[in-house]
Amino acid sequence: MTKIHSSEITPAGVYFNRRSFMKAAGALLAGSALAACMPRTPSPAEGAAGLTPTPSNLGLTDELGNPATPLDTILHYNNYYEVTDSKEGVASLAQKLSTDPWAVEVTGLVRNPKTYAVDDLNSRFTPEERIYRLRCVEGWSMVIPWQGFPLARLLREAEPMTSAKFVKFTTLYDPKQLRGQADHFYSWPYIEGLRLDEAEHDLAILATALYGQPLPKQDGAPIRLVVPWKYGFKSIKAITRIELVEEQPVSFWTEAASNEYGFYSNVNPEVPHPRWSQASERRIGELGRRPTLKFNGYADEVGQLYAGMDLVANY
Ligand SMILES: Nc1nc2c(c(=O)[nH]1)N[C@H]1C(S)=C(S)[C@@H](COP(=O)(O)O)O[C@H]1N2
Ligand SMILES: [Mo]
Repeated sequence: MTKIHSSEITPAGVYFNRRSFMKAAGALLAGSALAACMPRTPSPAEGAAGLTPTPSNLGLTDELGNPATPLDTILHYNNYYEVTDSKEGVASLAQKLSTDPWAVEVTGLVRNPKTYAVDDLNSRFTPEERIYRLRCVEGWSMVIPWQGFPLARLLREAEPMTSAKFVKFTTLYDPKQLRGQADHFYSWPYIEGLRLDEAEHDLAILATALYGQPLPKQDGAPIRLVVPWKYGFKSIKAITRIELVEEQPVSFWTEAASNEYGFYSNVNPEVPHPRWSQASERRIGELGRRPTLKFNGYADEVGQLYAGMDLVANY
């Protein structure tokens, strides 16, 4: 297997050519304030006005033909509660976080528990390009060109035991660096979880780069989960621990407001948030709203995971 270090992941300048190559090779997948997340704030208003879309998306599109959100927008409109609850404030404040060196512990109900340096993960699991829609539960969305590897590949190496039913993810806990963690309104650290079969789905990736540059700190450096068919808060940033467990984990936002944020949190236009409709969304950089797609447009790929499940009860 070819070894690719994070520093060798496509520089932005040659990104388009590499993408053309990947496409030819068939590797491209065919496939405010916590307004929404935040129970303290009653309004889902997202306040993206003032962002100036730049044409710098290099002509990238997702598999539905939606243009990638410009890098500058992706870098300046973020949810990262450990850093600040100001979307526009994350970008500069996040730069203080020290992300090198960084280790990810893979533990729990696995035959091969192991702590990996992030650089090891990048050389072991060749990054792939994935241009995914990101739909925040607050009602806005973006299209982000990630580079990363399927979580399934790491799980395969860990060899989950038959007793393992869920995967629990944990963000770095360090209130000295992550000042938001001094806010005792929330239960830190940020936790997320997936059912094992969801975690093993090829669309679920661990991202270590976007737009061909090492993952920016505001987007969850050095490594974050991306689960494109679920609301954005499931895509946990700055992961330090991946634990295979028997019991369904209690996610950070479920702990904060269980009636508003369930474990599954699949994007679903038919199931409104208790305080607003989820039928439509605003693609950042566009005027007006567009309809929200079931499973965020990935129903053909992931619908089978939920066959026979009541998606209203299992919100
Ligand atoms: N650790 C952590 N992960 C997180 C969050 C957070 O506050 N802390 N916010 C989530 C939410 S609500 C969204 S919409 C996405 C935003 O990702 P982005 O800023 O890279 O666009 O990250 C998710 N992951
Ligand atoms: Mo979100």
